[in-house]
Amino acid sequence: MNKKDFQRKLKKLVTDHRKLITQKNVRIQKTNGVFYRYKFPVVTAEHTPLSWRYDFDYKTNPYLMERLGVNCTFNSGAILYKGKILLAVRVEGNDRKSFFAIAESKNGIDNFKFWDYPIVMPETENPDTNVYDMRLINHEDGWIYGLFCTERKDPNAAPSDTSSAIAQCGIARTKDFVKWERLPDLKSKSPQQRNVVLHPEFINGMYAFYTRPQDGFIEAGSGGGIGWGLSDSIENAEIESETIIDDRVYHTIKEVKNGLGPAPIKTKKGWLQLAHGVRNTAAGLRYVLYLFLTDLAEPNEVIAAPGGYFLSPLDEERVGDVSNVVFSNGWVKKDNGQVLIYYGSSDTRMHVAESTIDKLLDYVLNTPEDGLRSAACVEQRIKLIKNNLRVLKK
Ligand code: BGC
Ligand code: BMA
Repeated sequence: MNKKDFQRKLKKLVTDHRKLITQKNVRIQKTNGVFYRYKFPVVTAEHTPLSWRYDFDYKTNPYLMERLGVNCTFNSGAILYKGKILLAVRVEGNDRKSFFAIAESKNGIDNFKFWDYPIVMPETENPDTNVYDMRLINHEDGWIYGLFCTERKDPNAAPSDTSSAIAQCGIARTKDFVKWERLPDLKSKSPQQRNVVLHPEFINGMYAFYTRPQDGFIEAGSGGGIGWGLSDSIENAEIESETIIDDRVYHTIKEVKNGLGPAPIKTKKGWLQLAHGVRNTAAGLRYVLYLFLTDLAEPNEVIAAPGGYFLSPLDEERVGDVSNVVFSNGWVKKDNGQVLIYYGSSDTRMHVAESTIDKLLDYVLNTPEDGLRSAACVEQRIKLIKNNLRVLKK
């Protein structure tokens, strides 16, 4: 390519990129009454800056090739910060390694723009092979915490076993999302931890964690469920005893695995909790999102548990690197009561769904619990139908 062509192509890349990241999003009017979806994903691999992927120097990159591809952008933490929505996006390179990067938007619905550099996350003395799925927590101690999964190869794996891994909870804190202080990983009695979330308030002066203990990397084994544990310190976080507050249950949307999503939102009626539930199918694992409510004073007590899923993969959300997955580790409550729920689809891209605190509370408090048996579920539906037919006759 001659220099002129190079320049023309580069200019087009820049124009197209700007067009993509400034594209207005459109609310999809069709709704189940609980939330709205939006037409376009809010962040995709194509949204990452061109400077992260291309070498712009004609001398070293005469073909204007992508030098370091970005495979996907998904499972993002979210926070309202200085009036803006920040996502701590899980960016995955073509090399399968994930890292975190902040993408910022004024309205939280479109125009997400990445900061110039990804987050430089310090390592501990035991380097992470992969880090992912950060939860951002504005803690009452004054720090903003990022809790994430750190994955390392199992040191006891046989030489021929290149897959066995150990997942643990990494902890870091910041005030500005640029400089991060890495703290030691969470210690607990469970061999594996993923989906760990810090409760935003102290409980009896202690730090409170939602956990997800597992025996194996994929298999929950005798562990599993969403757990709860307290630690005196965050600088050396250690949970002595873990209790399960929301267990896995046979023939439900959370039969195989579940885990908390983002940190809960405080409401007048309790802590609103968003989680993911997993079941196995002939086509592999299916991940959906569900909601529940826990007690204000004792956030480890479930006080409302609507049956079934709240949001499941739909249309193009169903397809990606790991198909049939929706996963959320970030949501934001705005001052006007609006709630923006950020979710990744099929380990590939980020979406937003919009609701309000009032609607979500109505949903959690008035959706019947899972009947656990077909006959009981029919009974629930008959009750609804009977009442509706009565209302219609009036
Ligand atoms: C992947 C995660 C996934 C986990 C369990 C990890 O290696 O990075 O996205 O949740 O494996 O399948
Ligand atoms: C995991 C999660 C996510 C991912 C999902 C599906 O267990 O931690 O990172 O979205 O599996 O691959």
